[in-house]
Amino acid sequence: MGHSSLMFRVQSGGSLRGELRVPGDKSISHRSIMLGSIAEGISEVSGFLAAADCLSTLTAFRAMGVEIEGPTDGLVRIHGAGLRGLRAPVAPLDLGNSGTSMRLMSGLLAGQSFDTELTGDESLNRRPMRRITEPLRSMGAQIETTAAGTAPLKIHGNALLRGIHYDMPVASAQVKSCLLLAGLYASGMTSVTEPAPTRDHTERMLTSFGYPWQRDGKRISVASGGRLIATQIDVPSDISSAAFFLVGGAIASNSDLVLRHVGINPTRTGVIDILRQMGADLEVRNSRMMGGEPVADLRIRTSRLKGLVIPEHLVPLAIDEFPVLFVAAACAEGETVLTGAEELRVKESDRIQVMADGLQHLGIDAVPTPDGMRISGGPLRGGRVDARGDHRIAMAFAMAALRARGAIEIDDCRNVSTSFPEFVDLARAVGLNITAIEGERL
Ligand code: SPQ
Repeated sequence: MGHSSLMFRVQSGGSLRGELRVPGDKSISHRSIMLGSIAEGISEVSGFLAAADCLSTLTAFRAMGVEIEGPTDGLVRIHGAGLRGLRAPVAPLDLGNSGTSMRLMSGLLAGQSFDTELTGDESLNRRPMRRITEPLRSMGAQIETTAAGTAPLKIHGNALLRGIHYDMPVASAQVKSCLLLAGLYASGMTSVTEPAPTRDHTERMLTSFGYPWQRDGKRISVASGGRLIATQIDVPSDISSAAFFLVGGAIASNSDLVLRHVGINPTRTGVIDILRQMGADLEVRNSRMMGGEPVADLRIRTSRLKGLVIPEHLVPLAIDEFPVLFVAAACAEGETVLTGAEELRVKESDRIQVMADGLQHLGIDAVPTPDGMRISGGPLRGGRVDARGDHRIAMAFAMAALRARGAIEIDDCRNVSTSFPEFVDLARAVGLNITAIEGERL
């Protein structure tokens, strides 16, 4: 049996102009389903990202007996089952390509009274899971990985969880969130210390659901015994999706683009800081608060970018934007150096290697290092590159065509639907000359 492949063909040149609202934030959408499902009462979510990853989370909670209406035009109604109201699913939960679903749900499911098995696609079943299973086991969870420390994960119910303090070796919002969710079911206090700030959507959303937690410097703590009360959640546009257009607008000639209603949570705005430090003409307008998360409109205009030694403290704050930031670096004058980003090697693909391969193929001097990349800006040729099934790499190379001397063809783009199903249509609407081409592969 074959599965169909999807290729992008992007003609070179063009400008990005106009106004655009990119879809809802993926991280916040996942969390809205998880917390809404274990809350008491009906939660209403607007702006929900109806992309494959978040639908994997939604489907998994439905399989555990939670009634969820939608998504219809971004609206979802979750009939919360309460902290103890989930039911045993009849089959393993397939989380597709979604690392966030698997890592956060592992924490939540470790405290249930029933067994679960979590699996995913080829990419997800290769990603490291010991980073969560080790601390969960020290809380008393019974959870098994493959010998390689990967999914499928088998989680045994009725484990008695106890709170621990965990000093996280990597700056990971998924590990932090996993342990905080397990902490809702553990005796006493569960706390984590993060080596550097990571996205705090779980903490903010716990507050929205009326669940107390504390932060003391780098330490975040939660105790069991509380309840989550249903609430309304407005999901802002995803800055990680906006990032493709920020870079596209900066590198394309004669561009002027406004991205509306983008989430600018300070734990996510590394891409804005990095682009500005590279010389981008990027304005943040109408900053406002929407349901516990800051949002703004972003205006980007054609900019002369210069290379940058990226400050390491910005790495976790821009972790998902590096594929497209590498494209910005390829279009900048001089050298850009990224260090401290070894985490990029264990995402949906090895984002350092796959981006370096593609950029080299397009004529750029890109040198991968164990924890980052050195890129010298220069002329981009057209050519054919491989996204290796990684959504963010596919969209990053699509933007590179704005500055390339010939068309860019990108293989293996199907997974763009995991985070940004409307990408091709929205990108075309503001001026990218992109076509999606269906194919068949054995
Ligand atoms: O869900 P998944 O596949 O892990 O998604 C990615 C992405 O690029 O879309 C990472 F590959 O985003 C992660 C992000 O890198 C989403 C996330 C979250 O919602 O908590 C946190 C980050 O991962 P990590 O490993 O740094 O905690």
